[in-house]
Amino acid sequence: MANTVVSIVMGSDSDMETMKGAADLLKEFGVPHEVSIISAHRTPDAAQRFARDARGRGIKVIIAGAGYAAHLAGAIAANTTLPVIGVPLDASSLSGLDSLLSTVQMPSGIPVATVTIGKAGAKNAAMLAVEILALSDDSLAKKLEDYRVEMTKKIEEKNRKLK
Ligand code: RP5
Repeated sequence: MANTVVSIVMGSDSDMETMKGAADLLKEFGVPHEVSIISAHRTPDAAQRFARDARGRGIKVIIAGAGYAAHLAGAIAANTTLPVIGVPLDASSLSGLDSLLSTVQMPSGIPVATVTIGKAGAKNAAMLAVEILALSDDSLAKKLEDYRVEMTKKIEEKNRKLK
């Protein structure tokens, strides 16, 4: 895979520490990706442009993370038919519940695949993106299977150590 196929966007540089988990996972799987800061509220024109241009640039999956009233994933989904995965971030005093509801509660016809709040969500968003890409990429599908096997082994090892 040579061209950039996954785009990770986040509302602010303050989201980077959490969203880095998505980029790290994609790197581990060898999936070419890009990372940008785009805000549904602070740079609404850029968000619209980004979403409208994404398919034409060869992007296949978009991962959007945001905190507070997290409209980034939804605003992007409104302007593209690419799959959009939303990561609700724990950025406010509501511990991410605000972002979860803002991200997940999309009206019918404009889906956002919403994952867990925070770090686990960033990683799962990347896993889901890899799973989508693996539908048409056998070598990626094999890497996913190997990853699962490794994950199982690690837990079994932890259990053994505990006994
Ligand atoms: C959201 O507001 C961003 O996604 C971020 O999680 C939150 C806070 O942004 P900053 O005020 O730190 O830039 O739009």
